[in-house]
Formats: sequence, C-alpha cells, structure tokens
Amino acid sequence: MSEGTPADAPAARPVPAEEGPAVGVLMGSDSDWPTMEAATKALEEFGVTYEVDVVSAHRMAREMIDYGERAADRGLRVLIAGAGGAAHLPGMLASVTPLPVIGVPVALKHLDGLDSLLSIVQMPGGVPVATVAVGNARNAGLLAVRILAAADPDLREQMKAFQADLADQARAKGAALKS
Ligand code: RP5
Repeated sequence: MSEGTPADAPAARPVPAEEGPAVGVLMGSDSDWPTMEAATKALEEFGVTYEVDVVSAHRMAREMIDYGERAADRGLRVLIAGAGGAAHLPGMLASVTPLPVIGVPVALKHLDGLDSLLSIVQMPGGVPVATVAVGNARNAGLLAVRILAAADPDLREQMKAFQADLADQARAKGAALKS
C-alpha cells in the first residue's frame, strides 16, 4: 500500500515483485474510505491486486496529476476514484491517463450525493468516466474486475461463476416468497 493510505485500510494482497497492483483505488479524502472500502473488498473476492491512496484533486492537485500521468507506466490497468461534493478527482485523473477510470460519487452531509454524482458523470466528450451509483463502490470494484477479465480467461470464469451465484440467490429469494 502506498503512503497516505487510510490507517484502517486493509493490506493490499501481496503482489509478485515483478508485477505491481492492477487497480488503483483513489479517493479525495480519508473521509471517503468508509464508502470506498467496498471496492477493495470486491477486488479481493476475485484476487485482484490493488493499491489505495488519497490524492485530493483540490488539496494536492500536482500529486494527483502526477499519479494519473504515471499510473499506466507503473503497470496499473484500471483506476477507481471516489470523491464527494465538487468531485473532480475521477474526471481529472481521466484527463491525464489513458487507463479506464471508474468514478464513485460519495455522498456528503448535504444533497445526498447528487452533487457528487453530477460532478463525476457530466464529463465532456472525449474524456469518459464510468460512473457508478452514489456510494456504490462495490460495483466499481466489480466493474474493474470485468474490465480486467476481458483479457483474462480465468478471471472471466470467476465472474461467470459470481453471476451464476447471484442468479441462484435471486431464485432462492423468489422461491422463499412463494413457499
Ligand atoms: C472531497 O471533499 C473528498 O472526496 C471528500 O468526499 C470531501 C470532503 O473531504 P473532507 O473535508 O472530509 O476531507 O474532495
């Protein structure tokens, strides 16, 4: 895990020395961690390596740009970025990296996250951010897994098994209602 990781963040899975983490999980503040942790849990379920860091778009803009510019060369393949309020982190990262960026709108005290959602989703043409629902960092983790699975047959099989399990759970709930 890199410097600046929230104190109670789980340790990232150990990775082979020659290969760095596949996913960068970034957030604008450590106050986003209770929301963003779900992304890391999803990645762990699939054995996907990740690193976690705080790179505030407004409070540490130069470091944020540096992170985004170096991410692909460092071997990262997907970035997940969560922020709340004037949530510029995902979009600014997308402006300086060729990697896919998944944005997580974090709900703050006011406006229920609508401000965060609109800040992240309303990107100009040419600079996409794949935006998940307000607070749904788990889906961001699962989407990152799907992106990686496009070029990884084993991971794709894991995702198919996960989806089959979801269907089983839904069927079981329907059956329970009928009984
Ligand atoms: C955003 O401001 C962060 O992503 C966070 O959601 C919000 C509030 O940050 P703190 O004041 O809690 O550090 O940039």
